[in-house]
Order: sequence, then structure tokens, then C-alpha cells
Amino acid sequence: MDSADIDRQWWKEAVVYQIYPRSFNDTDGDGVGDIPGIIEKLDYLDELGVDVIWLNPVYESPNADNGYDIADYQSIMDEFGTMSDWEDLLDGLHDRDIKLIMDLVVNHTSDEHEWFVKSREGDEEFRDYYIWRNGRTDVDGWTGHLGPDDEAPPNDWGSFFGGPAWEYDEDVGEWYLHLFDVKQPDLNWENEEVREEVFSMMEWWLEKGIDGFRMDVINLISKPPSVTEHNPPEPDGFDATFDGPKIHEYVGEMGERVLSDDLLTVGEVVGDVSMDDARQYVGRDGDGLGMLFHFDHMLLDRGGDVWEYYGYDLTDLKDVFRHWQKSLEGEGWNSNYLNNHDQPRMVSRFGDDVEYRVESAKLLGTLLHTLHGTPYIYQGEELGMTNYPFERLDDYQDVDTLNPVQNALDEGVIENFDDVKDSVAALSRDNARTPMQWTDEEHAGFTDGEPWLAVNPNHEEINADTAREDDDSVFHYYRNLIALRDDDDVSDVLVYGSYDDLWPSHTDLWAYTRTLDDERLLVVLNFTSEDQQFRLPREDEDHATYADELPLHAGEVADLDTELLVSNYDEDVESDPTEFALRPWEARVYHLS
Ligand code: TEU
Repeated sequence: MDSADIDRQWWKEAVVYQIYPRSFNDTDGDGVGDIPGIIEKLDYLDELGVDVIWLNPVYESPNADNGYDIADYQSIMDEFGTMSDWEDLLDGLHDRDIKLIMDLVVNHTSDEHEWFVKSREGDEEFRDYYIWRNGRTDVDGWTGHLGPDDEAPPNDWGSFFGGPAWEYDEDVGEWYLHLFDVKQPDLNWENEEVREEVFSMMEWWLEKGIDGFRMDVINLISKPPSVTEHNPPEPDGFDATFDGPKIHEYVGEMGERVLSDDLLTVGEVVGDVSMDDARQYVGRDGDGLGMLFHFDHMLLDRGGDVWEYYGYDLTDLKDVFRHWQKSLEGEGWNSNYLNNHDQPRMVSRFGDDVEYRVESAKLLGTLLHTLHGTPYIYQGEELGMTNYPFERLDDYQDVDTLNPVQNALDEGVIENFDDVKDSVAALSRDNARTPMQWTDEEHAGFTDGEPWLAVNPNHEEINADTAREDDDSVFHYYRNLIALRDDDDVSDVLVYGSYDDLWPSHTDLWAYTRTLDDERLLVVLNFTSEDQQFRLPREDEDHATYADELPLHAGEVADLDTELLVSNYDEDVESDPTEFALRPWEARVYHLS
């Protein structure tokens, strides 16, 4: 990469911190986090040094899916506070030079949204805001969910949260589509008025001063013809809901109408997104999004169900990142995340959360902050928070755990919960949602009341208070990583340098370079709990096991200034980057210039 080609944007140079308000900090003792609770922690966020907050949904909602079922896009959920609290939050962030992006959930609303209530009442104006269809009466042997007179749903799609994707409504006499919970009816984006409503709602938030949007399941908004047409062709498979036929028309329209380069925009894209689609979403002459959240690395260790946990191979993880890093190079921008509110804790999933918790949390942080793209930190990640020791089905709250498991038990797909409990515990979204661990006191200082979801018992050891006092903590390591993006000596190569995998086939080490002009970073990460040996090959060496084209060879290093920029072991680190031994979960970043 050549520095002359850099297309600078503030959001490429930023670090984003995600807040799941329900689990962040509770000030009124109801056991649920709230906006005043976030305000109370603004100095903490400032101390960490993050540049942007992504706030999960805080809008009015009956909470069938913790706020992803929105009943009013322009008001704040009572449990979380008031609009004036939210305005104070925005001011408090902006005063500290921290930006705010809001969650945009417009594939669906709550069934309690006024639009759906009216649609269901038969109000002509709102009927076409949602997707209503007749059931099928000609399906022999349909054994699934039924409407009246043994009517089968319009097609056989299942919802993401288990069970059918259609619900029969007696008053309407038709079925409505819900790709997620039955309380999350899908909006009909074919209807121009729906698009208008969404765009003007977005403009309203932008006028209030926000700095961008994270867009929930944005690649689901265009449905296939078998659903949108009145004399539909044969039903498509469920995969047809991903990146549907008019997706770029709709997202492009949003880009043109509402978005600009000055906003941070990140679209969540579920399913197997093709690189052509990805480039269309975020590419130079594309739809106008800045980044995507794809799922390729989140699906390596699991099947489609929450009880299908298999573990992962490092080479597969590297393949996913190499694919995205190289395919978007010079064309679009990457987002990098290893966990969020829907995923298990990264240190439990990709690291070692027992013996090498601190080392592996730091190593994963090093990866996140040295890849090409914008890093996203999920609350508690900066403390090395781990998965929760879930035991019983009653321990969970999440629809995406409870519904599919209960359905599978009812249908005999699972014989008893004990058979799958370890896998469910490894994958459940509730791992991310246990309350933030602030102190070693009762309920980890999250609430004075009863927390809505149990606090991890390891808060006695893992908490923000302890971490801030300990110079060697994950917290301080993260502060250093975040600060690197503001360090003039390395920020350009760190943010804009191209990524090259040095040793793709290595099953235990992840080694790569970032290159801008003559400057380089060399990152070497030991993804195991054993010692490993690293070696840079010479140019003329037969290096069959390394990358086909070596981005860096040992001979070059002799002519360069070498600085050990980052290391997660502070003692006994040799300065020669061409050959060295790595201890368990050791991470090193050398700056070569
Ligand atoms: O998630 C989309 C989604 O399908 C996955 O995150 C899914 O929950 C995961 O693969 C586990 O099965 C978004 C939101 O992030 C999530 O919290 C919402 O529940 C969902 O959309 C519906 O709005």
C-alpha cells in the first residue's frame, strides 16, 4: 500500500466500543442497566480511550428480543430512562470527543408498534407495511405449524429463533412473515411509504446529532419474489432471504437519501455473503455503507443450532480474515470483531479462559487492533470477561437459546437438555449479556437490586476496579492498543497498511505483516498454551510452508530499524524479530522502518 492512495476517514482511524445497555450499569436498582448508568461511566470510557460508542437498541420495546423488537423508533424505553437522559448521554460523549452510533433495526418492528397494530386492524394505510400472505391448503402431509382448517403457512421457512417464520392472525385471516420472533413482524420494503418512514426516522436521529448507525440484519430487507409477488413463483429456500433481489436498490436509496461518508455506518449481513455483494455494499461506487459485520468467523465452530458446538481450527480462522482483508483491499473497509451481544465471550471461544486468560485476552486484543479495519470492542472484553458457567435451561433468558432448545426438546430432536448443555453453554448469546463486572462486591457493582441475568461468579477476580489498579491487566493493555491509533509514529501503517499473511498453513501461529510504503508491522501470535518457535525465512530459501509471496524476509530486516511495539509478556523479550521462541499465547508486534 502506498501512502499516496490513502482515503482517510475518521471512522477508519477510530476504535468502537459496544454498549449493551441492559447489562452495563444500573442506577435505579431495578436490576436492568440504564442510560444514567452509562453516563456514570463516561470517565471510564474516556480513560479506556475509545472513540465511538455503539449503543444497542434503547427504544421503546416490549423486550421480546431485548429491544430488537421496537415499538416506537423515536422514544426511549422506560426501563432505560428518558429522551432527556439520552440527550445528556450524547452531550457527555461529545464533550469527551467520543462519538455515538445508534442501532437501526428496520427489517422488522415489534408487533406492538403502531404500524403493526393498525395493519392488523385492517387499516388500509398500514396493511401493506408488513408482509401478509394466504396460507397453503394444497400441501399434503404438512406436519408443522398450522392455521385454520389445517392450512399450512405460505411457505416452509423457519424463523431464526426456531419454529415457523409465519404466524396466522385470526382477525386478518392471513399469515404474516417474521424471520425472527413471532413478536417481530418483518416490514415490507416493497412499500415506498415504509422506506420513506424509515429514511425520515433516520434523518430525525441524525438531526439530534448522532454520528452514524449500526444496521441490524440489513441484508434481509429485500424479500424474494415468492414472497413479494401476488402471484408468486414457487417458494424459494430460506437462503433466498439473504441479499434479496432489490437489496442494493434499497440500501443504495438509503445511502443516497440519508447517509454520507462522514458518518460511521456498519451493516450487519447474515448468511453467506458473496464478495460481489460485499463490494456493492461498501465499495467505492457502491450503496454507501462504510463497513459490514459478516459472520464467517462466527460460524466456524458451530452448526446452525445453539447445541451444535464443534471447536475451530486456527487455519480456518486465518482463511476467513485473509479472504476479507485481501478482497476489500483498496475497495472497501473492514470491521473487525471477535464478540458482541450475540456471541460467546472471545476469550472463552478463541483463547484459554482458565490458565492463560489474561495472556490470551491480550493476544486476541492484539489481533483485533492490528488487522486492517476498524476494531470493535464489546463491553467487558477489555477486562477479559469470560463465558458464564451455565448449567440448567432455567439459567438462560435469551429467546434464541430458549425457543430453539425447547422446540427441539418438544419434537424429540434433543432427548434431554443434559446431552447438549455444554454446547449450549459454549454458544448461548447470554454469555455476552451477563452484567458488566465493575467491582468485586455483590452483583459486581452492576446493580443494588436483583440483576435481570446472573452475574458471573468470577467477578471477584475479574472486574474493572481490580483491572484499573493492576498495570499488567487486560484493561491497561487495551488502553495501549487503543492509543497506538493516535501515535503518529505508527498510526498510518497500523490503520492503512495492507495485510499479508506470512504463514497461512501454520496451525498454531498467526503471523502477518502490515505494509505502508517502506514501513512495516510484523505481528506474531501464538494461539496455543504451549511454546512455539517462529522464524522469518530468507529470501532464497525454499519456503514451501510459508505464503507463496513472502511479504517480508529475514534479509530485509537487517537494514531496518526494529522496535518491539507491543508484547503481552513484559520480561525477557528478545529484540531480534527474525527468529524467536514464543511462550503460551504470546503476542508480539514489531515496528520495522
Ligand atoms: O442478529 C442477527 C442474527 O441473526 C444473529 O445474531 C443471531 O442472533 C445469531 O446468529 C445467533 O443465532 C441481530 C441482532 O444482533 C440480534 O440481537 C437480534 O436478536 C436479531 O438481529 C433480530 O433483530
